[in-house]
Amino acid sequence: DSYTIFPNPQIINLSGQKISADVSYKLEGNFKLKPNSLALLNEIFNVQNKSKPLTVIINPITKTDKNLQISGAYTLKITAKAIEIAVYDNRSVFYALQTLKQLKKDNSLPTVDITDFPDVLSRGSVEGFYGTPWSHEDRISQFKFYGKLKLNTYIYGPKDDPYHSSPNWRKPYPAENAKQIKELVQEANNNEVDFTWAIHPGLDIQWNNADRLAILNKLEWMYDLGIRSFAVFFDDISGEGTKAEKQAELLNYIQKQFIEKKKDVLPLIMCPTEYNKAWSDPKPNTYLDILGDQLHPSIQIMWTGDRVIDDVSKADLDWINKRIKRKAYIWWNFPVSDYVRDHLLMGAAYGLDTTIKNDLSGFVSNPMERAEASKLALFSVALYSWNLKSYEPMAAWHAAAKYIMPEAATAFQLFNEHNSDLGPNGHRYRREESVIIKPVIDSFLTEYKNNTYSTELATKIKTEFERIIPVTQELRDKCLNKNLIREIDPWLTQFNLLGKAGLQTMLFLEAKESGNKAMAWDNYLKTKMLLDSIQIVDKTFNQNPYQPGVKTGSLVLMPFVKTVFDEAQNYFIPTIANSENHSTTALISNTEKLKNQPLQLSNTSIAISPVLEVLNLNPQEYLGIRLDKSLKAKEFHFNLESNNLMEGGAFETSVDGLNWQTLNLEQKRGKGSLKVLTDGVKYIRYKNDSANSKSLFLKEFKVIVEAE
Ligand code: LTM
Repeated sequence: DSYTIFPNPQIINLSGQKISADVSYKLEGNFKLKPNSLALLNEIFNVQNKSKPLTVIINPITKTDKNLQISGAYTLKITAKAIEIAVYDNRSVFYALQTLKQLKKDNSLPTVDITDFPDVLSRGSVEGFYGTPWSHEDRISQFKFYGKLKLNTYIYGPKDDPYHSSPNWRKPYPAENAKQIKELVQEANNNEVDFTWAIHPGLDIQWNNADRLAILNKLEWMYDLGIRSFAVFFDDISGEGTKAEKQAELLNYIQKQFIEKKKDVLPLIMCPTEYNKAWSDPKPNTYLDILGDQLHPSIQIMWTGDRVIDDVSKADLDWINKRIKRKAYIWWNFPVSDYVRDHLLMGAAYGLDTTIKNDLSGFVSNPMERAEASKLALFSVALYSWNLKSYEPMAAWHAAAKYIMPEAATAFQLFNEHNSDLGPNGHRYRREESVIIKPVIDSFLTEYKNNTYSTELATKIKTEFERIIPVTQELRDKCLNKNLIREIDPWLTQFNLLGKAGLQTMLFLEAKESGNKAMAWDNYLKTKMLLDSIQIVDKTFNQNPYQPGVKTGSLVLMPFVKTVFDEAQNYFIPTIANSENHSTTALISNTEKLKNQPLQLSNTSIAISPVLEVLNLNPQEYLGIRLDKSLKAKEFHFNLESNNLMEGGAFETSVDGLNWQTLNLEQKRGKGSLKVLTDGVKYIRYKNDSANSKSLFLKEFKVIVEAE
């Protein structure tokens, strides 16, 4: 028998025997259990069968092993005589019993000796994304999931909760929200999850006594709701709030006046404004060094890596730890999708260094707005952060699909395989996708471009599309987690259409190859219909203002289908294919920060995909849109959220990109629109003509267009 325990225990020795677990238990030892652990014991054993109860002995750890001096550490020994558990704290009991629960198979337990402890002290998630915050039900479901996988941390910080951030961070939660938070804390405690509540005051904080007290008051209110762990976030802000000395002063004040006075709260956590290397001042004695020197040593500092969205490496941690003079607390921006909202991030969690357990103080993942779907990646985060050395991303990813959806694991895995990449994005973060079929498709296309292809490759591709088609129905029918299906439903629809369109293109090729023109035409039309349906789904569902739409298989499968389809189109109706004009519409900017920012193109508008974080435009830097010659600019809408946009800055238009006219327009706090644009305008931009850098938020930059 093999036993797989998630996360992988540090040391496990099975001795090959089994004992019955279909009996009741008798508790002994010197450790008083909390109700959550007692409930687990009652779940594991058959309390009705009192005949020969198993002795379960629970005692505090006496071994001097340093590894075991950490919350959650335990030893578990099962012999024919008894189950002996040694623990560091109540969380340890809970975790030992979670292991015991996983060891139970067919009502028996193996004889085993386990020594287990986490590599990273704080492990879990930070609900820190932009977009609709998770629901109450979502969060409860998360905590239950975390408890089973030994994740012990949840940081509450949804950017769009107005009581976490501006404008209402100074105010108490309304009664209904407060009640829910209380319940959440309870549920978190039941699952040994530390519920950290974060405040995000930096958008409008004043460095005065009134605001200092406003924060203390808010923390007190949160304490009264049961919160025993706190964080202060200074990410994605500009202006006054970003000053390192002021931040350190405030946090040290909170440390003294609140954390130390309370006695029963965990160390304070902070997210800095310069939270990744790319955005931090490399010069000595600047922001990060100031925090490092001045922040009370027990305050933890979060860090996303070399970039906002990035892998995590040893070199990266060495760099930051030296500057902040403590071990960084990793805020891993995966699988968060708030900057690629038309994609699901169901890929493997890879890119995590397995040698850094001594270099970090915490590891939390920022997930998707879709809570249930995020569990796929969080499963891997649990495995990684508990036992770094034994972490294997691909094995963890496959195990996650089975763990989350045992009722349809193969179908779920296939869906995940083709829903991994993010598509082009401003952060330049990409994930591999469709890795099994990709080499087949690549070889096929190489041959195909030379007007030949092997039927063996074609058959493999066709088979993949045939496998995809039934996945949607299977998941909808079999998956027991209805909330998960609800979250991914538009992508399921799209996945099925993609499978069908792919199959149809392969049938087109077969018909063409065999000289059956009528059949080829029929298959071409069917493919076209399916691609049109994909377009309709993309324009109908998930219509958020950021990246509206529903993309699936966008890295390998969809481009393949489109390539073959274009060929088919060219084969039957060459005029259509040839008349397709190559649009020269583009984002224009001389700032590195926008180099990879995508445009949102539709028949009626061209927009720069919004940027969630602060954008600093240096003097002479600009951002804008160039329109293809086939397009006429009708209206212009913008929201650059800034109070000093027009002080030494201007909107300009141009016909040729060389001569620019300043636009006279009305704006309020960086927001406005222009309903009439001069004929012939092909370029619109905003330029910082002042001598200083300008901080703004690129929330909207959109030109309404029509065909010339
Ligand atoms: O990453 C951090 C520290 N802050 C924000 C997050 O709120 C956001 O979810 C991610 C991903 O877009 N990027 C950020 O800058």
